[in-house]
Amino acid sequence: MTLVAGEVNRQKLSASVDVVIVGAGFAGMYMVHKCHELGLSCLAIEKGDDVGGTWYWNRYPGARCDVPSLEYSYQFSEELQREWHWSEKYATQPEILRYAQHVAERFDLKRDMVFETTVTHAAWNDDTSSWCVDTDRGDTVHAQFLVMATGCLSSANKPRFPDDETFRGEVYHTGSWPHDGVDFTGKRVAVIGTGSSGLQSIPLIAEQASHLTVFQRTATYSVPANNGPNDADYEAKVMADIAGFRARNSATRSAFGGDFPTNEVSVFDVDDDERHRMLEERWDSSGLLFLGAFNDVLMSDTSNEAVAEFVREKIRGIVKDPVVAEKLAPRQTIGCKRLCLDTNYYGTFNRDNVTLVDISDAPIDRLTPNGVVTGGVEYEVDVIVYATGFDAMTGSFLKANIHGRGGLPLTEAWGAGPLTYLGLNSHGFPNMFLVTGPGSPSVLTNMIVSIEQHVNWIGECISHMRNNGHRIIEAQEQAQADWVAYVNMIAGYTLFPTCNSWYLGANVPGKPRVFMPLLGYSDYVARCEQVAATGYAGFQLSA
Ligand code: NA7
Repeated sequence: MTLVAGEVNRQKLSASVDVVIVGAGFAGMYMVHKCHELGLSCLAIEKGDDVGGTWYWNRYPGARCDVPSLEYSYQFSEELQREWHWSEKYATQPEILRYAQHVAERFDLKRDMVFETTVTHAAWNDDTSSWCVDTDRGDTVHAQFLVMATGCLSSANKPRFPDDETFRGEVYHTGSWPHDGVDFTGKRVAVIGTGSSGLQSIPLIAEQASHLTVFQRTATYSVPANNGPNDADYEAKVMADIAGFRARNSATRSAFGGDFPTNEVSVFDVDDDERHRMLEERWDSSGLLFLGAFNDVLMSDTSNEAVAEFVREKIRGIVKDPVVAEKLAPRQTIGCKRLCLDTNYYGTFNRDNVTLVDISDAPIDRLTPNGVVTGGVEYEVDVIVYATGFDAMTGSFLKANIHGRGGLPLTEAWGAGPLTYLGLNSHGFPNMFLVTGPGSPSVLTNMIVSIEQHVNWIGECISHMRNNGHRIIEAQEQAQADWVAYVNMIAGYTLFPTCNSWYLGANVPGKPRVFMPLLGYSDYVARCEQVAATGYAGFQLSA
């Protein structure tokens, strides 16, 4: 961002715009572009000093996307798709951030963004039918629409441990990593957490640190990324029919992997040898689509266990110390927590300078000035890395201090769990749109595809309102209640609710246990289109 543009944009903070957008990650960026297309005045307010969202904050070693890069990109511009080339099958964080910066420049998005500014309060005013948004810089901006583009995984979950303030070493969280990087050379490092961020960073930290101690509360299923340079022939084939490629991906349940659909066969429809062959095939080449080897992995306990055991066997084959291998072998339902992709994660535990500490039975007791205590043992370290994830899906909405009709706080409206209609709006909060909100497929999909689908829907909705003299849109309470019940009913058909995942809010103490994302992207899109086509059924539109 140039300073000049920043100063010009600051003036808009005391003005009025059609749309205030909170966040300048991939959702906020595309929302700004959509406003430009529709001739709406807008302003995106971003805490960081540049665009990129998730890819701005998560700069830890090894951070990369685990959706193939040819799919993890915008599709709204044919030219953009053709001119950008990804270097690897799974893009690194720096490359994705460069892509975000390129998009912002190419489409002149920064002219309607302010950076290093945090929304501290947003309140709906019934008299003026508009939102009043305050920032930490003392600005107030008024807008007809409030678009929350704050991201599903942007509010860090940093657990407190007794005496944690006494620790004298360096402390980092993977979700807000220093821009200059961290040099672990010669240091004793602790990593707490073994989700995606832990799995991606642990192998690289181990290469630098004098010693790495990994504190594992729940062992994680991971499949090999088999990453490498992007195959030019494959890219050319994709580009020869990019529209078809995108359409095939969008027709799937998770909005990616259209060329590697789930095999329409159950785990026990095939014999042991064939099952093994099919799993090996996916293990070697499919990334997250490993679970698509069979169609009932997340539907049947016994099918799930067969696939889980295959992965445990792989871990036993990789990790030389059988005691460590058993600790690393997960016991919960596979796929119930987010499956991970790794590059040499399990193999890292064969290194002499890496220790695994299983804290499933004996949690971290406390920190001391010198390290971490668990099970009566003090592990002395110079650095602690919290790879402890996020207050997912609701954290960033609730932090924004949003008040709807009659001053209703969003924290109160969602006190027993998030309530939305289509994941796009919440009753009591007129003209507030959530991009990839709870109740939409969001985190169970290729996020960029879901973001574009939501922003397109919001843009069409605003156009419809303008063309038909409507000023206010709000989810009807009954439609919302039915929707929340539907989201839970769909999840209830599967094994997803059976473990303590962040999809359920189970990683954050005290958070209501509610399954937040909706399973099934393509059906969801059809539903959104139907709602729009029927005059926004389930929403109250008024002048
Ligand atoms: P995750 O997947 O939520 O992983 C967080 C890890 O931190 C996980 O292993 C947690 O164990 C662990 N954790 C959390 N709180 C504690 C405490 N109090 N003590 C010990 N260990 C703890 O976050 P990531 O950042 O790795 O990934 C988030 C998403 O980003 C990922 O799913 C992708 O979609 C991209 P637990 O499993 O809760 O027992």
